[in-house]
Amino acid sequence: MTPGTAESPTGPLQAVLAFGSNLAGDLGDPEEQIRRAAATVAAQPGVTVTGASALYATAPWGVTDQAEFRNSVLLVEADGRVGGPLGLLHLCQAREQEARRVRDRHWGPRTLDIDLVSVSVDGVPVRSDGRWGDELILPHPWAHERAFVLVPWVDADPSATLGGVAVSGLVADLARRDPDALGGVRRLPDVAWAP
Ligand code: PH2
Ligand code: MG
Ligand code: MG
Repeated sequence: MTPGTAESPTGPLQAVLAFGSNLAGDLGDPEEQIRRAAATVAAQPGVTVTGASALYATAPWGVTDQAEFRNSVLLVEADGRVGGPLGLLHLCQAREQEARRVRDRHWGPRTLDIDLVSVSVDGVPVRSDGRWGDELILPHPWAHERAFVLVPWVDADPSATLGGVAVSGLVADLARRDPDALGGVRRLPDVAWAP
């Protein structure tokens, strides 16, 4: 067997998955769609859930004339059966298809979005460096700007880092730059969603 490298990891990988929804669909309301998708991801052979945030209600970011979102973060470990970062991405995209996601407006309303925010192998972050083109950019290019990703991520993993910087510090930076950034992010501790 050939040992894996940072370029083509073959060992178990640790991934941060960010779920979002602000549109009801055939499978239910935003919370239910996130709950079902997370359960299906967790049930895949080779996937182990290692942590989860609470569910959050978040003001729409980027395109603001749309409904409030539900967002959450799931931490998973994925072994070789999942097929590396791209295999994990495809597994998440299949859940978006099940929720009949329609892509008609950039950053617009969606039944289900699952973003691969960060992937590490043996604790070392994977940088895509263009190897998957636009299909998968790691770490996620917008994560550091998005309270709806960073706040749940710190909730799931208080010691998380992104690009060598503490995610909790990125949240503080965001709040310094934009005093309203955290105002629209509300923890919903009573909503059960994680597998
Ligand atoms: N996703 C977007 C654009 N804006 N805003 C919130 N609050 N939550 C999201 O998940 C979200 C967004 C594009 O992926
Ligand atoms: Mg996405
Ligand atoms: Mg997204």
